[in-house]
Amino acid sequence: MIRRHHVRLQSISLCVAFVSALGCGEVTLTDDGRMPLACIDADLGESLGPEVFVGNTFGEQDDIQTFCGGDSAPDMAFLWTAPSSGLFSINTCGSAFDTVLELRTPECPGMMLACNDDIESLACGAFESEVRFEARENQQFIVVVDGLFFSEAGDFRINVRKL
Ligand SMILES: [Ca+2]
Ligand SMILES: [Ca+2]
Repeated sequence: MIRRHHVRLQSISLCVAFVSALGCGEVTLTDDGRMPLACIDADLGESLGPEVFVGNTFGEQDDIQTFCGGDSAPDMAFLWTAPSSGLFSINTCGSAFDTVLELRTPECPGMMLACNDDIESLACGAFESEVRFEARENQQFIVVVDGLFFSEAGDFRINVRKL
């Protein structure tokens, strides 16, 4: 924990050092004064409900290989904040390709907390994904949507609900 804090302070100092030279000063801090995460594509805020994000991974970069797949498939990453404490489900039901879904700690790249290829419930098709996890109010996570194989990309949906 101490080491991680130290690394974060170093990266901020580095950024400050380059403010005048590289325009790093244009970075806008988040509402609570933290540096925005460079590895996310969008901030979902405290969104709950079906289709909190509808997107398409086709043409995105292959930035991430998740613990359960996604090597060489394009992916997108999102920041999500728990609106309250409890058990939550995030799934990709309604997506058009064989997704994998990974939950990570809110750093870049972050540590894997949960990863799923194919959802176990009958809530939707066989190839969509779901992660279930405990969260405390205001706890943040990175949610990665990836494709299982290199050719898997396309329209996807992120649905979030409290269980
Ligand atoms: Ca990937
Ligand atoms: Ca899958």
